[in-house]
Amino acid sequence: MPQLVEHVVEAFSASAEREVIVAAIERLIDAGVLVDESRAEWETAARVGLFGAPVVSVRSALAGEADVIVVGVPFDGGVTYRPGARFGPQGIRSVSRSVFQAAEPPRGMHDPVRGKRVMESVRVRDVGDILPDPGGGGRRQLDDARVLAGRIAGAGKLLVALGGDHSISAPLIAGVADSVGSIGVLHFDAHHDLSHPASGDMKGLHHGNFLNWSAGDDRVAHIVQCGIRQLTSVDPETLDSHHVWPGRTWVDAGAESLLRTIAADIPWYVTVDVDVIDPAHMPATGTPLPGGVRWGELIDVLVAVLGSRRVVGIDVVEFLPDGHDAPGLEISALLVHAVDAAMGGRR
Ligand SMILES: [Mn+2]
Repeated sequence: MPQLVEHVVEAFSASAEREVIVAAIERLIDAGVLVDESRAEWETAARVGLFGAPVVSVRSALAGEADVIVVGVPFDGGVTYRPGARFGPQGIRSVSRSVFQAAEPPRGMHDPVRGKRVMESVRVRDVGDILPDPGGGGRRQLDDARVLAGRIAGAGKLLVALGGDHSISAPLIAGVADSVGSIGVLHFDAHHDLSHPASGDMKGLHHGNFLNWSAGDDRVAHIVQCGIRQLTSVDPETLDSHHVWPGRTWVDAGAESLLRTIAADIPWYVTVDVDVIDPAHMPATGTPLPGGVRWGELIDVLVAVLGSRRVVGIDVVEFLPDGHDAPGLEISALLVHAVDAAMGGRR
């Protein structure tokens, strides 16, 4: 079975030598002496891509056919309450074509509300899911997510990750930073997901503390949180380079005020926990909290913000399909408009 170079090397080498060996193997791949087939098996994990986009190997997606690369991370080993987010990627993909159909060559679709074609000339490719590792506790799945996020961002493509619980954002953000260096993290959530900054090994990572590793990562220059409304027993720490818009303040203040807290000189990673939405509108999530905003309000803010910043990655997490189509359709709509805006902001 194809394996990641990193995992093969791990099996027979001391850690100090690994980087040297990995670098040598990557040079041989670049020179065409070795062929990188490491993720060919992922193709089987999704038969239909997001919006009906072609499902292709990572190698072909990275080789230049894509502007946007979609990957599913069906991981929910980090939940503290109700599991089921592992079914999120397929739950989104299966209904997404009701909202938008990707065509080849891409021509976008007319949006009568925004009065424009969305996703015009945006080439979307789906590389399927990063498969779970039975018995491995998800460690390998999260390591693979980091490596892949780095390669996608390094190739200059927009990463779109379908969760999965919120744990997945920690390796995805780290992977993007591995490639692009200094970034900001824009975080939509009912929960702060931050207890204290952490670095290095992601031991103890779960869906309620993923932001610890971003806060402790020197390459994460700014963190902006929107929607936080969870009650906490300990008063939250305020970190420099960290801005919190609690409750619905980020909607009420307007995009212009929000944008003043989102630096224009660095690329941004955007992570959307669907529980930022009012559970009356979004019950299909693991830890719902009363309050929150409506879908349209979130999408309008994403369109305004992502269209005027350089965005390198977007994830949507904590969706637990519940047998109803509506939540997956709302997430699909969010992704169409957010990706369309982000591609505009990158031009
Ligand atoms: Mn969260």
